[in-house]
Amino acid sequence: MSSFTVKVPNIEIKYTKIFINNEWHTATNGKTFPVFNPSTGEEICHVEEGTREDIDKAVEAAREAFRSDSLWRELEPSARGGLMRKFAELLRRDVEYLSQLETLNNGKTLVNSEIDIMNSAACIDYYAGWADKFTGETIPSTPDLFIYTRHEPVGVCGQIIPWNYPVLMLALKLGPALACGNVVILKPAEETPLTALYCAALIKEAGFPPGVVNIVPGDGPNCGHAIVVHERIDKVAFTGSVEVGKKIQENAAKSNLKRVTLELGGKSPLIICEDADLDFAVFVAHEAIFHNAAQNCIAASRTFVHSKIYDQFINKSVALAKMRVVGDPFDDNTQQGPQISKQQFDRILKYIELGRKAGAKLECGGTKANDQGYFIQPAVFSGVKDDMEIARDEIFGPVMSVLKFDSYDEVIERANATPFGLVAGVITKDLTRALKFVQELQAGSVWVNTYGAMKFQAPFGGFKQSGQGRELGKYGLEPYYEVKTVAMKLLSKM
Ligand code: TXE
Repeated sequence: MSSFTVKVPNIEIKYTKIFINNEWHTATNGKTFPVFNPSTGEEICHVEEGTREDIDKAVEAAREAFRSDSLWRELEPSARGGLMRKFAELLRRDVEYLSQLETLNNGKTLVNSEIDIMNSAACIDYYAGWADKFTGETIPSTPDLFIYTRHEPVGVCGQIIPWNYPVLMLALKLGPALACGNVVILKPAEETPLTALYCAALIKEAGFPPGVVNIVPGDGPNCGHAIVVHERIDKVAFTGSVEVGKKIQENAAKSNLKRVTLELGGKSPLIICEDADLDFAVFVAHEAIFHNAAQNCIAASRTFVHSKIYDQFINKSVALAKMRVVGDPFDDNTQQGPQISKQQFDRILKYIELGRKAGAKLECGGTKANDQGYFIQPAVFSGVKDDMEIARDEIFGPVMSVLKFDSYDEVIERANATPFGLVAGVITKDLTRALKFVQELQAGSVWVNTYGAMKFQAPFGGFKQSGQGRELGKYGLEPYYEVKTVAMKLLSKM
């Protein structure tokens, strides 16, 4: 095991409290929880722990901000967009600080943190543009009726996000909600609350009225659950595990049947056809699984390779994986930082062991990469079979599972034989074959000769158990407005 030291810069932690009504609050129960640096395993600071009472407070503030005569509701839609653009501008202004804070708390490389923050600003800008453009319709019916639809905000939206993209997830969730004129209570993941709290300060600085955005750090079973079951919250949007997604759907229904959107996990296939340019395919497959320390819902965690090129693909993929630089995420040369937590680290190593025991061949990596922190050497498994755990479960770690196929009908069936359906990728030069895959693969996004091509303008979400509803693009607005149909009878005499 090579050993390295993480040089943690001195980063001032400015915000650790609960953000409600544009003010900072201590937790009602007087408790705090520790936040860790995954590169060292050391504690960074303590953050106020929100629970049901704090969610109640946030709901009060949000409902007040959502009154029909409130500052927020009386803003012109274009002015709403203006506030959002200001927030985006502040994200860009503070990109250096925010990226350092993100890397400190999440462990992703500094370069990736910077990309995430800039993308977050771009996402907010994109949705700012929609604020005055999501129009209703006039509907032709009988001549004496004037029927039209109004798009009205849903109301108080709860948003529960995970730790793999702390700022980007916040932007993805806030963008459409605010564009449509909603108010928000957002709960960051307990592992990564720090950048979300800094964003809260930027939201205040941008000029959003009090209560429009409230950010309550806390855990899932108490704080998150309080959002899900709250009778005065109108909608909940969640990104995380399938297991919790199912609970949220159930608990939301049992309370006030609040609207639910879910973006859950995946076990996404990337299919490499025999006509693929091999070096290109190896590179795409490598990034498709290992990007962001493989902590991606879209990770290509089943790489299907045609039998004619299988051995060459394995050799080249192993060579590339061995070259991947695992190390200090603050160092510009590093490609992969630590996993988020001891829990995830242990879980990933357990899966690697399960893969070996099941008879897959561990070609490289799969071991602890440093004596400090939660670093794992990228693993490549060959000889993976469909029924092995490493081919079935979402590992959320740097484990490439390479499966062999002989025919295209066969690989389509195998690729679809999973409860997930988030994304899929195909590498081929044959247009007919590509279009056949596009038609047959059960996934919310299909990428041809590329992977991970997520754009704010294009919808994103899962088939099957990978989710409910769509985020991003114009479709991403739909969960955030109610459609009101208005019918006016034209009186016969004027
Ligand atoms: O997720 P959780 P965890 C997958 C990935 C990973 C696994 C576990 O496979 O290995 O999930 O990760 C909040 N009511 N993904 O434990 O528990 C929680 O506080 C309300 C995929 O981190 O789903 C956090 O804010 N909220 C994924 C958020 O849910 C609850 C990204 C996610 O936590 C709750 C992350 C409850 N009962 C993990 N329990 C993706 N789709 O990108 C927890 N939470």
